[in-house]
Amino acid sequence: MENAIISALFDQMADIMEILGEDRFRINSNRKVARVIGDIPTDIRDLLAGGQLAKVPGIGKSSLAKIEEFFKTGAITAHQELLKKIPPELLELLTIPGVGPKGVKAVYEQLKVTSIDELKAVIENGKLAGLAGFGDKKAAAIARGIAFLEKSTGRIRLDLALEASHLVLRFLRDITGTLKTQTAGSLRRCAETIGDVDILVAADKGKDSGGEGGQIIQAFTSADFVQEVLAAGPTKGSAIIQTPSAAVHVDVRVVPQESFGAAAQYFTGSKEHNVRLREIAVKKKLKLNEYGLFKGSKIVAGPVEEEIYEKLGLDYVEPLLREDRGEVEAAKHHSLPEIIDPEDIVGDFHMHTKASDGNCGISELAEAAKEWGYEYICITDHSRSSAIANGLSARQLAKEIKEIRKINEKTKGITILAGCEVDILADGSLDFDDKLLAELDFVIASVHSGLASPRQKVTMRTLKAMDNPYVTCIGHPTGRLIGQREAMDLDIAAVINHAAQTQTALEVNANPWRLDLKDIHCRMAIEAGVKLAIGTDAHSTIGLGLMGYGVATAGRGWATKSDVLNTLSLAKLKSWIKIKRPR
Ligand code: DGT
Ligand code: CA
Ligand code: CA
Ligand code: ZN
Repeated sequence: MENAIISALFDQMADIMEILGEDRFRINSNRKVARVIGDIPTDIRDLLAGGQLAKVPGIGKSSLAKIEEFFKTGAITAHQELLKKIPPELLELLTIPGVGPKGVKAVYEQLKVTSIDELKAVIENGKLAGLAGFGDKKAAAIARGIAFLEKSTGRIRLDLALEASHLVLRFLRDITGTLKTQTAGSLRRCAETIGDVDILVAADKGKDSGGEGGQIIQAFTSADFVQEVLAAGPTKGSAIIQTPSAAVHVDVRVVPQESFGAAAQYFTGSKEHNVRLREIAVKKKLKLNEYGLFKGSKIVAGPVEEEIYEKLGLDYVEPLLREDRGEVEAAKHHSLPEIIDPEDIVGDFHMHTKASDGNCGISELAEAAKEWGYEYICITDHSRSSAIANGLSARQLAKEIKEIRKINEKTKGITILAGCEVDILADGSLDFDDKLLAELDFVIASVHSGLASPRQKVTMRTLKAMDNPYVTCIGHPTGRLIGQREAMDLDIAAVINHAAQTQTALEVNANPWRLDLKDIHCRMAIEAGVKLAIGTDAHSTIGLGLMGYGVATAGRGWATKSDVLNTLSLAKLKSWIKIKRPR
């Protein structure tokens, strides 16, 4: 629906008028229209057609005409006229955290600033700080806002978003008026990158009817961790918060208790998933929005999220699956997968000790893994060609195997398997010979060099590695580093096909920098009958805690317990590994 676009157009008209110093009354009326439309939960195209839009308070005759014009022509003439009156880059200044129309008006009129670059220049030469109403502190805040804007790709890693959400949730839970909290949006769906963190708060409106929402938002936006407030209203606050690791955009919404489930559903998204649900609601002559599921004006479901699905005739869809990838159909036909749960994991296949580039010893890792309730772990230090990672020579590995066996004898409550993360060399051969590999319980083969080679080459290397009978698993198959390095140009379909043929597992590297295989590739692998091996690639005991990211990624790929190797008991795992090996 176009509500958001039209709302944004009215907001932009107000922005431009404010920058130009036009009539206050007209500016405010455009802002009001923007807000009213933004708050309407149903498609305003329908409201307009049905004649109800004219009756909505705040939308006058001239605004109504503009909305009609938009639906007819796709544009609003008054908006286009306003755009012509300012330099085209000027509106970009409004995207800087902490800069509003008033600030833009001031720098445009008094310092002739028309772009972010020119704004940077007047910050540097001190002119901005000298401007009335600015000063050193505000100029520095704007400089930080620009720096944030420039370094952000807009999206951040899952672990950084999670850290931010924990900070905000802890804060919100201690505020009076908060009844419940819930993470929503892409973070709740565990998407591989996060645009912004969405958090819902259920508040008891009580006697002062709605006053509490404003207080909660007020408290949030004035919290110590807030770097810049982007918006603060009676029910929604947006801010850039500073965590120990990153600056993160967080949206907090306060919703009444009776709509909490509906809001959780709506704001968890994805947008595409929600569109599918609304179609089903319409077919059932129901209306679905963030306030509830309605039959006429009667609420059918609202406080509890599960009931929204139930009343739509659907099985409950786990947030991880809400991407409009067939889950709504499956929910209708009771054929949703029972996706893997972190509790199903009984071992970790991928970790490094201080013998290569890790920080801990074998026993330390084993003791920490016991805390996770694991049945087994596998030590997989690097091989000699990974020189940067202090890879082991053949002799060193042989020695490590002996040491692992010895420590395993002494260790109670967990089995320590001997493994290796062996480099796949340029020609697809492996860094160690088969005789040594045969000594190992579990072999991960990974590409660590030449990732930028052409598709045919990187694919050939990977396929050839799988032909080795001792290779249990391909490590981080595409080699991507989120936000830092592109994946190899791998023919993923060919890799999956060959993995199925050779009984080779594919890793789901759980490190949030990698998440490799990614969700959709996990799904392709599962459909081809390939097993997934989830490994943390831990370089310390803390790293073992990354498992959840891998499990979520596999779950987003519709993986069930039986698709994942490290849900198998040790005995079953050993027999699975044997299938591929010569007798
Ligand atoms: P992100 O932040 O880009 O990683 O992705 P999301 O999914 O968190 O998106 P966001 O933060 O823009 O909105 C949160 C959820 O709110 C989104 O997943 C679905 C819901 N939502 C937001 N705007 C709309 C809309 O215009 N239509 C519908 N159906 N749902 C929306
Ligand atoms: Ca979001
Ligand atoms: Ca958001
Ligand atoms: Zn590794």
